[in-house]
Amino acid sequence: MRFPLLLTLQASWLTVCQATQHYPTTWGHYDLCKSEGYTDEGPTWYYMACQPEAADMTKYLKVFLDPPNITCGDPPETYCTLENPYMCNNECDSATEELAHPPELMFDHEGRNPTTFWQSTSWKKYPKPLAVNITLSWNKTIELTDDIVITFESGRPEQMVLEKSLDYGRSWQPYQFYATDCLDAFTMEPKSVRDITQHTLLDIICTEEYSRGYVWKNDKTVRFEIKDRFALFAGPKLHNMASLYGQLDTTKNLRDFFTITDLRIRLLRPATGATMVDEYNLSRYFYAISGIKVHGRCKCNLHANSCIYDKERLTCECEHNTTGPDCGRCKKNYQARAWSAGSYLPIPKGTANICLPNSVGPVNCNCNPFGSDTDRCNGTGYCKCKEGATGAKCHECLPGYLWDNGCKSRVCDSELLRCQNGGVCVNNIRCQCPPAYTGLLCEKPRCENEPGGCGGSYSGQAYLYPPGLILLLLLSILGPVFLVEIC
Ligand SMILES: *[C@@H]1O[C@H](CO)[C@@H](O)[C@H](O)[C@H]1NC(C)=O
Ligand SMILES: *[C@@H]1O[C@H](CO)[C@@H](O)[C@H](O)[C@H]1NC(C)=O
Ligand SMILES: *[C@@H]1O[C@H](CO)[C@@H](O)[C@H](O)[C@H]1NC(C)=O
Ligand SMILES: *[C@@H]1O[C@H](CO)[C@@H](O)[C@H](O)[C@H]1NC(C)=O
Ligand SMILES: *[C@@H]1O[C@H](CO)[C@@H](O)[C@H](O)[C@H]1NC(C)=O
Ligand SMILES: CC(=O)N[C@H]1CO[C@H](CO)[C@@H](O)[C@@H]1O
Ligand SMILES: [Ca+2]
Repeated sequence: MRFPLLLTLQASWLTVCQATQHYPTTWGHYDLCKSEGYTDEGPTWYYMACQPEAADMTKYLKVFLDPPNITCGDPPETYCTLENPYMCNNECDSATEELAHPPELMFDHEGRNPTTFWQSTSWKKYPKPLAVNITLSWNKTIELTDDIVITFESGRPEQMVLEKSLDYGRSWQPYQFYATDCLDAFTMEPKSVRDITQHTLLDIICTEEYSRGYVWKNDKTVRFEIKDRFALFAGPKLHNMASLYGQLDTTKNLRDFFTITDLRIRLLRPATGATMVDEYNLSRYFYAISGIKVHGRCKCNLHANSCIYDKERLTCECEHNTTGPDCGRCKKNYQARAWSAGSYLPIPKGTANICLPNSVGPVNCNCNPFGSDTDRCNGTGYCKCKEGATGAKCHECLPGYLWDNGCKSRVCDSELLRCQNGGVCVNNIRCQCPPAYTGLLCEKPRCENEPGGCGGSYSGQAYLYPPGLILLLLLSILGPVFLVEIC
């Protein structure tokens, strides 16, 4: 299998850009990553950073259930519906094809009627929890490009956790919590994706949006909202993907947030409909999933156009003299320069960061124009970085700095540099302090600065921004304009 060239997401901003873009006829190694398009003047090539097209990733996964014997049908069982305990015509028998509900039915092509679904045994051992882990493994790093959607056929679970792994299942982190009552289930305040901002994007939330309303049979899906999170950077219709790619390029945490090797759906409590579980008829309670959607692309570090599936394994088809499943290192004898991931910047053609043969001397290449002092690198391929920038190409930011056409120092954030005494962090560049406090992080009671000290009569004056902060504020407002202008 080979993914075609054009990238779904990039295409959405290319269409915005194409009217005014003009490309040089050749770009050396950038020629690799291009796709044909059409303008009023005829066919033309669009150049871009190298990455495989986004695709339906459920075709390439392995699924594991825990406990392994939790699928219904052995021995055969008859189920009642959640809504009506007298309607008991759902029969599960793993030995009969028409009555079996194996895990594969979560990933088959839907569109058939009735739908096909995996089903668990019923909650026979109540009050012991009916807990099931569904683990999806790719054995390959994947970058998510669209919402994860799970469709339940017999009520959505009352408690569930979506977890992810970035290291092939060795360690797991929660991605999102789902419950009818977040406080009760996980002692977390209920939130929705609409509460998330650019600055809290990495926060893990518990949502009640997808657990209520079992009676409304159309509400069958549970989502992990990727696109709403992208929209925080790319705008509501994802028109400004350039802005998103710029951020992904320079903020490793953000890039990693959307990257997985495995997903785990932890089903903790099935739909029960009523407030009380009907202990005398537990055949009403079980999990049934008809579909799981995971859309993404192979992570190839911007060193491949395509990803192949061969012998049950996904592998990037590495260019730029790189190798490894994710093109994560230079080929043997191509280590004249330290390996580095390709870059989306400058938008749109990106920077290839090719590996160089050992025999050939260093070249000028492609220092990041915003992060480095000059466009030339030194004898071993390092660029001279401006303050706050790092990496061979000066395209990454040191801790404490944020990418904004170069690395701008970060005054505050929601992690280590929290504003104190109730101050609010604005765009990571200043704390907006309550009237009684001042200082970079609102750490100083204002009265300390006043004649007479605290207890004096001058407290509560209006707060004036130091001129430097105003400049920084302006810079951060002007920042995104560049990315729009470039189109
Ligand atoms: C699954 O297997 C375990 C251990 O063999 C057993 O204790 C349990 O009852 C089985 N569960 C079902 C639903 O068959
Ligand atoms: C559940 O209730 C229905 C209707 O009363 C009955 O037909 C069915 O046998 C019951 N199931 C169990 C396991 O008691
Ligand atoms: C599911 O996974 C969690 C950790 O992610 C583990 O604690 C639990 O034992 C697993 N199995 C079940 C049946 O929940
Ligand atoms: C995972 O992929 C690596 C190569 O990338 C391979 O060596 C390994 O056998 C694979 N593991 C499984 C469980 O398929
Ligand atoms: C190039 O810069 C790197 C990092 O500053 C340094 O380690 C290396 O020695 C330099 N090489 C030359 C030839 O100046
Ligand atoms: C051996 C090898 O793959 N060489 C390639 C190194 O990269 C340049 C530019 O991408 C190619 O032209 C070479 O073929
Ligand atoms: Ca199905």
